[in-house]
Amino acid sequence: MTYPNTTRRHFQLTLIALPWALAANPVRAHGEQHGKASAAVVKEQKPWGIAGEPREAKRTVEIRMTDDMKLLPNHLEVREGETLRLRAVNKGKLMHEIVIGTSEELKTHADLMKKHPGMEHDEPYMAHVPPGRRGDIVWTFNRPGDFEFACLIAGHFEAGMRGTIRVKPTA
Ligand SMILES: [Cu+2]
Repeated sequence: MTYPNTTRRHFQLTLIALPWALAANPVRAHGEQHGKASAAVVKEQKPWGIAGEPREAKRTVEIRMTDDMKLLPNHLEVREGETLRLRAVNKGKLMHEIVIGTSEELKTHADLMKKHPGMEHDEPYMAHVPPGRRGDIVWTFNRPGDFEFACLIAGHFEAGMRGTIRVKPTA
């Protein structure tokens, strides 16, 4: 196949320009991701697991949160490595939340919330849920052990708004 001279030159210029175009795209995409940084989940390994991918959650557990300071159910059994969708359903007229952690971590955090009731916190292992609404946590329990989940809104934790999670080790 032969090209007239001008067409061939154009073709070559296109080939030369292409790598630049390809190189420019990832840069742009990266910039866009930064723009949405607040929505992105930071996957940090915690003693009680790591943020999970929604598509990997084969099981959804609904947890009802009530104004009489109860979480129902208040005990979960999980297999090590399982990704769970915890659906926190607020049945009350007060704001509630679910935070997953070690017993120690939650206690420390609850004390902090009591000292600073307006303190904002948001992590992939938490869901803050207004009255009548629901919120999801997708979490991969990749560490075996006994953990807890609780509502850390000032006074709720002390009133008993907490539950336990047992992550059973894979054989
Ligand atoms: Cu609460």
